[in-house]
Amino acid sequence: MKLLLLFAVVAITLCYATANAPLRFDNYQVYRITPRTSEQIAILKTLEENPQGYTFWSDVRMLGQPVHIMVPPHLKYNFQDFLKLQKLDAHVWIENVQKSIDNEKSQVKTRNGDFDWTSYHDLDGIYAWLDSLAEKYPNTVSTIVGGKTYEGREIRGVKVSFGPGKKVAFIEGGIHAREWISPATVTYILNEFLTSDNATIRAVAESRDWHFFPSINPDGYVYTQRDRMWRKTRKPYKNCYGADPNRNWDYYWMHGGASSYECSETFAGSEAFSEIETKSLSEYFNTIAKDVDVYLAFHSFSQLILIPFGHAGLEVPENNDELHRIGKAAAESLKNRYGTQYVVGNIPEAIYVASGGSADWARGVHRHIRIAYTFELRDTGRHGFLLPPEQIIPTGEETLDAVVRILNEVNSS
Ligand code: 0X9
Ligand code: ZN
Repeated sequence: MKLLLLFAVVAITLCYATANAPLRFDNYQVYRITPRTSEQIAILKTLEENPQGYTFWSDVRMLGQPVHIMVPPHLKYNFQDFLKLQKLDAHVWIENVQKSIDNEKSQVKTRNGDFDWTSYHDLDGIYAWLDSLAEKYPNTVSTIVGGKTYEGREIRGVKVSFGPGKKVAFIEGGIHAREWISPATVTYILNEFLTSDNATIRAVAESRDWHFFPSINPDGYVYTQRDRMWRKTRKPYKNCYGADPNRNWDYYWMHGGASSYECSETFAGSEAFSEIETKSLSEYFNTIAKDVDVYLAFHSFSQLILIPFGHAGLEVPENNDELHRIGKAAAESLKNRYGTQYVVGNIPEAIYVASGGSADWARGVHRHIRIAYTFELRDTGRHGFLLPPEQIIPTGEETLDAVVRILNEVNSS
């Protein structure tokens, strides 16, 4: 009887451990495919709509622009047949996704670890660090709650203010859960603004009030500890979990490049602001919007500085020329540090039509906001979402150069 009981306990423990164990990606490969004809683009787009077990790490853009697709081992030969039949120009780009995850994960630090930029941090670690800033700089930093999440978390950030009467710059990271370099870069910039003694950085930091939100999809970010490739929110729909929070904002919602299919990675939600994360954050934003003149959103990957708007119809902001000029200046400053090349352009021309994005909403609804960019950080697909931790600091440094340049241009013209 005792033995039976012991057996039952062990079985239940094992079941529980397995159910909560992180998903493994052993021998999952990432292919880099370069479409050379418009037929190939169409074929890849069809596959993207119904990916049948493949995961698109980057979307189908235009001729010559590589697409990155993750292939599970049991579909390897099917996929190779597909490539051959469609005469697609393809290379295995990441041999074993689990290996890359292990390389990144081995260094994840949690709440008790010191905060630095040699490793990625989980949500608790980031939030604990934000609290520590408010304690350390009581006259400059205050913690803020920008909204809430489906699972009951807070969307937490900090306000940095060196004095009264300043315009506001709003910085968001982590809207897509798996893009870990985004929260890491946002916290890097925040730290530099508080600690740097470089005169140019100081002048820029002190020229604005800053609202920093490193991770605006906290449920998703927490979930990436289990499924490293999670992108969306975690609200349950009928057949699948989550909507794409960067398709859910109420400006030209569902006007191209967004899906009404719940299981799609770009599912726009059941209606605009169906996700409590975007709805609550937008309400918070509305309370400060009148003072905001700069809005920056950070994603990965592809090395792009994207200018609104993303919906179909090619609307551009009134100051489109200025946004191109300043964007190019930012890309130039960024490149000067380590040679990293960024492309600057309006969303549809640089990537693809994508409606319902946060920066589009901010710039579209609050027309006085002069500057709105969406950054796609490193890299161009070599590591994709699994950017090695050694690249966090260089990414932070060069992105800070770009942000400083943007503010310098804005402040001087
Ligand atoms: O598709 C997106 O949401 C972004 N690319 S990502 O690979 N990080 O998913 C691009 C966002 C384009 N921006 C707007 N439509 N505002
Ligand atoms: Zn993204």
